[in-house]
Amino acid sequence: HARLSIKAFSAPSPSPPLTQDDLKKLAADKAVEFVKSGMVLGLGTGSTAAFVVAKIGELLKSGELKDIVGIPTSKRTEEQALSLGIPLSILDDHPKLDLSIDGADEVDPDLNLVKGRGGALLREKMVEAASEKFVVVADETKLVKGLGGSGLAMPVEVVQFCWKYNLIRLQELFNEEGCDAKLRLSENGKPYVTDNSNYIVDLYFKTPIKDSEAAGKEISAFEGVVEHGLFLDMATAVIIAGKEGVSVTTK
Ligand code: ABF
Repeated sequence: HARLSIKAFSAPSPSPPLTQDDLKKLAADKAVEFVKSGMVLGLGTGSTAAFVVAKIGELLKSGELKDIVGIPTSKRTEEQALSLGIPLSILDDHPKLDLSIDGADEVDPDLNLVKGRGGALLREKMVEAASEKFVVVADETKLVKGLGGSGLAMPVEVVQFCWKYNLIRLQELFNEEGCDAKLRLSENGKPYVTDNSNYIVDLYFKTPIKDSEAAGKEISAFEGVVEHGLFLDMATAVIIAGKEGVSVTTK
């Protein structure tokens, strides 16, 4: 893929250091440049995607953007978009989207992703798969050499009825990779329930997944698995904001 680096800002020496939120916002603002009036737009979930939604709301209000239809990837994003007056619809009414913009938990050098630590992986994957273009926004902390390499969760959404069966099978599948499978809990100690009324089993790898394509297929083949957080070969562009500037990598 082509690699295009754009220096979007320079930090004059006395200015305070950029926070992680500043970086997320820089990536978000860059991504919104891809949005044109009249588009059907997938609206991502998470704190970085929230900056994208906020900016789109701003541009609609000022009249710089017109006739946008948003398809939210979670109830949280739906609420944010509604509060900003962004017109919304559903995937069934717009099964083809022009563009989706969303965050990620991990981004590898081939633009493959881990997503879903925010719990919205299922709708994210459906909306983003239905989009002609899928632009990822992240700060540089999300870059990994191999997926699963951050030591943080790689989520698998499972139906409630057979969560333990799947937790055991997932644990066995990745035993050799030193993986821990855990049911995701909410703050109140009860199982976390997704927007689609499912549970999430989080996989914690000690080393990066050796063959993420094979891993994705094996996970999906389990009965009762609804979706997993490996988003392979889906992103058409990744925008990463770091202390040195903003880079745009396209496929
Ligand atoms: C969504 O939000 C998810 O796929 C990912 O889990 C999360 C990233 O959140 P943040 O931008 O807050 O780090 O994009």
